[in-house]
Amino acid sequence: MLFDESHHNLIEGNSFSHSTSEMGIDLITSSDNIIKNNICSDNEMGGIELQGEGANNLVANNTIERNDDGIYIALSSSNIYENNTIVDNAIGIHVIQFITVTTNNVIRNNSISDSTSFGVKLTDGCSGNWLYGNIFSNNHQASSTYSPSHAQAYDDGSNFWNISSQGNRWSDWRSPDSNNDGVVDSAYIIAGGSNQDLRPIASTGSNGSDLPGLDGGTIIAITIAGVVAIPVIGGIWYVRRKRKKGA
Ligand SMILES: [Ca+2]
Repeated sequence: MLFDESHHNLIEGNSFSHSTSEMGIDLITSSDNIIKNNICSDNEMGGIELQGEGANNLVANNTIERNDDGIYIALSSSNIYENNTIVDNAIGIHVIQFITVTTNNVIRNNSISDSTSFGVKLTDGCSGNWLYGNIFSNNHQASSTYSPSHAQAYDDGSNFWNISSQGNRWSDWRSPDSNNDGVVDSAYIIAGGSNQDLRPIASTGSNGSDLPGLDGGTIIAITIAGVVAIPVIGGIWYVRRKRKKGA
């Protein structure tokens, strides 16, 4: 399914599978779209592609299996990719840069597993993208112990692999956590450059899985609370002002 210079669409609940000539979903120079709850599987060209100078797209809760690149991002900036299940692709999420920058994308809370190559690969020096809260499992033939030749992610630019509260969960980097704060005591080394996840999520900690602090749900809740609070506060101010005027 191809969208070219197409904006403000909701693409929801579809299955795009078994194409030999197209991406499952292909957005070119398209902005302000929502792509959610779709299944993109067994597409030889890739699962979901965002390319060209599009922005502000949300790609969420999709199942992306057995494609070439699960998600392919080129040029498109300031998009959010979250809560997707990305399994058994050649590369889970592939971010490249040409002509201008591919930046300020947020890739969070996705489950990325069993990619033949890297779970996430950022190339050509693209920088300023954020990756946190993702679960990386068994990509790039990683075993339960980290090996540089089987690192699960690659980044030759300068991107952010953690926020202050959390990084990502890596199946080959779950311990040690000697102070039991839920963070592995040393950084996860990303292949391809000098990037590190400074807050890798440990197998220990309060609930053995997630760190305390902000997760995607909390951020969304705060955002929604903010959106609701502003009109409510505005409404109170208006009513008070009106009362004063009438009094
Ligand atoms: Ca620790």
